[in-house]
Amino acid sequence: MAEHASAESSAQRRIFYESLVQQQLGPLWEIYANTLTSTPTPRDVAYRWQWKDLRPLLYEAARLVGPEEAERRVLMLLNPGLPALSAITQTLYAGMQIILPGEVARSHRHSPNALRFVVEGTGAFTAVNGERTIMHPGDFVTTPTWVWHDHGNEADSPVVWLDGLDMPFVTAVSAMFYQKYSEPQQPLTRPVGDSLARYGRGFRPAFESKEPSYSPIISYPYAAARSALETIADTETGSPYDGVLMQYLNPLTGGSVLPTMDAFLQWISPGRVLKAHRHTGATIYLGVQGHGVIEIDGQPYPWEPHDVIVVPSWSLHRHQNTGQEPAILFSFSDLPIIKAFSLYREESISE
Ligand code: GTQ
Repeated sequence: MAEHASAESSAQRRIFYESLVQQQLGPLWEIYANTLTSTPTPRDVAYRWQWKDLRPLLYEAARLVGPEEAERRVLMLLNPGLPALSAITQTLYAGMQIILPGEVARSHRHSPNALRFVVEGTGAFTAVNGERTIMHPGDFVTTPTWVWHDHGNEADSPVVWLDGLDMPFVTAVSAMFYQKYSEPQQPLTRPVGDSLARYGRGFRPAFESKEPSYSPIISYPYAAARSALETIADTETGSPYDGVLMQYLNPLTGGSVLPTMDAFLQWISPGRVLKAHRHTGATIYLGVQGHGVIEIDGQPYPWEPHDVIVVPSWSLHRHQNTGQEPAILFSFSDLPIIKAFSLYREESISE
């Protein structure tokens, strides 16, 4: 009998394993197969938050909790697979924020990047680097890393938007920084519409030379984006997996809108059933208009406007328009992180 199988050796092994623990050491062979898996095994799971359930709780939060107490009045969308994290995926965070007429969400800055997609209400503003942008339903607003930002509502109805941040990623790489501004609101140094005029019209200031890692455009208004999609969808079927999927861009680089997050607006024509595929990178979808289903690893997740659905990395997913109208989805993902480190893979399943 080989020595390693004898009773004596099993006693020796027990002592050996105990001394490893005491020395902060561990045997790789015990975790190898569970760690170097043949394909990704995300801890986050597919999940859907329905607007009909979320909305009353958000308005209840607005009744019970003031903006001073909350700093940001947000209900976080918590992935059931990540009980220890404030996260929707292992890299991303999402929440629904509500701001009532007359309220101010004080100015601060942080190393996480943030994006917003307006869900309902008109007339709140986000101020970024001295410029206000007025928010309308469907507008896509960026708050890049370390820029001062505050929100306010000088209109007469509550305004709600979806927040997306890369906080779990920033925490995982221990790069979190946060600062309060000295005043509740930052001073305004640029007119409303300044960033769109400079960078959002197909030209750029020739007197500036900058190539930031994030888009200098603060707001991508819905009206223009939707009408672009409609024009394109007239003659274009787009991707077999995503239909007419348009990516919000950093116009100065042609790259992703934020260094860690990509964002998209997507048009699926009535009657269209797209093909299933999977890829690395997690995606968070928000229904904007129409009705559809995302099938994730064989499970159907029907969606209506303002429902949120998370598709984990490497989950097989397929889109379908189940209504009479175009189905429009907003989405954001961690693809820039995945691609920066050459970890992108994609696969379609032939039927
Ligand atoms: O609006 O600045 O959902 O700092 C989480 C953290 C929103 C914000 C969130 C934030 C914000």
